[in-house]
Amino acid sequence: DSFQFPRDGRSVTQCRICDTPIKAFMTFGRMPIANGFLTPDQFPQEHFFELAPAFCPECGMLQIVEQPAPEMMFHENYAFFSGTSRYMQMHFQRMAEQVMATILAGRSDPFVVELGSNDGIMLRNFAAKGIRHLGCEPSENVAAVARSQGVNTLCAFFGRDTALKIRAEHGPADVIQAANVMCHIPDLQGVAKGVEALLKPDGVLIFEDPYLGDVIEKTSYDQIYDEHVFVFSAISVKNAFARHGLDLVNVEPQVTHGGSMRYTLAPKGSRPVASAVEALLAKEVAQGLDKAATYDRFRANCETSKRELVALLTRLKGEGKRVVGYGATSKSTTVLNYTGIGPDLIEFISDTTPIKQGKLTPGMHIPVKPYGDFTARYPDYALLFAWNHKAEIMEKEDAFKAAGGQWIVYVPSVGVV
Ligand code: DWN
Repeated sequence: DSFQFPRDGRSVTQCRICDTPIKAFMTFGRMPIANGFLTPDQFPQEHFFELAPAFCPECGMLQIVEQPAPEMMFHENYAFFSGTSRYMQMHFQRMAEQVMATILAGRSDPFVVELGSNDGIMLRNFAAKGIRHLGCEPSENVAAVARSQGVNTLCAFFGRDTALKIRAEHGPADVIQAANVMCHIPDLQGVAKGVEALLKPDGVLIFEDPYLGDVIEKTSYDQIYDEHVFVFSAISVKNAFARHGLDLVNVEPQVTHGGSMRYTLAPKGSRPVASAVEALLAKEVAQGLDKAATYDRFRANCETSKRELVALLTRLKGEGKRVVGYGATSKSTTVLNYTGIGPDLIEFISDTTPIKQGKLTPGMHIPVKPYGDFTARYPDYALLFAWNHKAEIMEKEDAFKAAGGQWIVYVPSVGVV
């Protein structure tokens, strides 16, 4: 047993899906709450756990062994607002339009439910068309933003009880959606039971999350942090939901969040299975996502990435260069705490989210400053922690480049661009 830190009773020794014994294949070490931005007076109470991923050899689910209690991560001060990215707003608008044009077409008075609806970035598109909808969001502050924009929102964690309550009040759902949410929920079985209880026999569950194939291919290990208890593949999603009478009927790759997959599931036998499903399952076997050796290689790649990033920043510091972080992402918490990069190597991190500004990053305590601090005096280098928003960010940061600024990236490999 390689665990070095006190457990809080939420560690597992068996797969959360199929109960097969699992063991971590690596550790990222002592890790704080990824979105736990804090002030110095809160340092003594800062919570740490051990971030260690494991692969289930039976059902193929990649999961972290220990996850802090949900209430420690999702609460009235939750720091991530989905609406901060313009590209993501457009992505969810397109997704909503696709659902309206396909699944909802011709249905009378359909009802759409979204799990983890955050600030309403997706459901506002349904609300605007007068479609009956309900968001189910456990963090009160982001739920309040959604409500203020006319998005019906219930502040709750989703499971069978919540599903029955929603059904009793609103009737069954035609569509249940979730984006970047399902991989956050340790009791996936409870969610599946909730879906079973709420979905119409001809309804669908559609969700998308960062895709394991991309994480392995790009060594984007920063997708692994407390909130992301699972990293899904078609193999693991198919297995997990088959146990609850749901077929995986379609898969659609997405460019969002550095490579995501959209999964569509339907009650067993209710819909034909798209050929894309078999094709992706075969591709995953060819990539080795079902084999333990793949995760040993991934660990070695993470170690290389860590060594190279630390070496690069140390060299730049030696040369007297100013390095600033761009985007105080949840993902950056894994990178900073795994590599041990702190305020000695990164002056501050610029972020447009007001609730993060003026605080310090979890664990490594690098100051988070408003975007204006970045533009007021451009650094020599900006470390792109929000690499998944690269296209959007590059589009608006011409002036930084023109001033001689350079970007440091670490996905898919460490370098200066
Ligand atoms: O799964 C999750 C994803 C969807 O969102 C959650 N667990 C939490 C969160 O993860 P993240 O914090 O890694 O997400 P982002 O979208 O990569 O965060 C981007 C951060 O960068 C935000 O704090 C906003 C900031 N930002 C910025 O300062 N300037 C973003 C953009 C696009 C910008 O131009």
